[in-house]
Amino acid sequence: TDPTKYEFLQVTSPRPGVAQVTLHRPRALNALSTPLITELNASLTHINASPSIGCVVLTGSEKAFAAGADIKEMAPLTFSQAYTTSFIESWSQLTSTLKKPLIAAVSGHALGGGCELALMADVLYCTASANFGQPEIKLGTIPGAGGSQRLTRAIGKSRAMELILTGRFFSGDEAERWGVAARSFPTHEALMEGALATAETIAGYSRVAVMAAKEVVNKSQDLALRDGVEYERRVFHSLFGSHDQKIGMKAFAEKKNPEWSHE
Ligand code: CO8
Repeated sequence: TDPTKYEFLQVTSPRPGVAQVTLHRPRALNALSTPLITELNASLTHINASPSIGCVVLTGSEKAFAAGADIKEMAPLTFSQAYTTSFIESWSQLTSTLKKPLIAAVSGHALGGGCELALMADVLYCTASANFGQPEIKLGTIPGAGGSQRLTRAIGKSRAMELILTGRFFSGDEAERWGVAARSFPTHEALMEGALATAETIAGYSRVAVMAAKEVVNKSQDLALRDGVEYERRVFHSLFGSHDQKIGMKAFAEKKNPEWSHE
């Protein structure tokens, strides 16, 4: 991960096995322009293929995770331009290319597309004062990167409907209470420490098992319960073919720490 390669991102590896991707477009509060999303997709593709990385933390600044899609870029778009260029479709690469867990660490504004980006993460951590919202209705439009679907699954129809129809913001504290965020933290520093510590823990496990765990949990969002349980069992059975299952269970019996082969 070459930190000098990107214009709108900083990519570092602050802990063993952990990549940190920091959105860095400070003058526009990390508004998610197409060039920024292209860089984000490229960095995650690179991280996905990098054997030394087991978990990713995606963050912004203390002031803004991301204040939305780039309104100035979108303002003049016509229907045919949006349709024929599949505007926004490249965002879904984030959820399909990355097989390793992604933790979003959200401070400040996470609005519109920024909120949707955070909702795409596998684990969402935030500060208690983070400012989430889907304010698209105030701009004469609606969420376009999965907000109406993921937020509704996360917090239920009535709450999601209220937020999306009014554009009302909600705090990190509310996000935690409603189960959108796994945890909220009192400060930006505590948030980053918490996110990196969790990422390091995950990166310390078998890559094969971690990827399988992410895959089966995500299936629960798409499949009916019976199909999901069957899918999980098939993947569970397949892990008896991995070296790391043998390594992990042998180490338990011998009261040792497992040395993962990641195979
Ligand atoms: N797009 C482009 N520029 C932005 C955006 C944005 N979403 N948000 C902030 N900026 C820019 C401002 O224009 C300003 O630039 P300049 O200095 O050149 O005027 C700079 O960032 C700083 O912003 P403010 O001066 O407004 O900062 P404040 O601290 O006063 O306010 C707010 C912060 C409340 C976050 C305010 O900037 C704001 O309301 N921003 C817009 C929030 C919003 O409506 N987001 C939703 C956008 S729509 C969307 O995301 C649709 C998603 C559709 C699917 C995904 C498609 C990609």
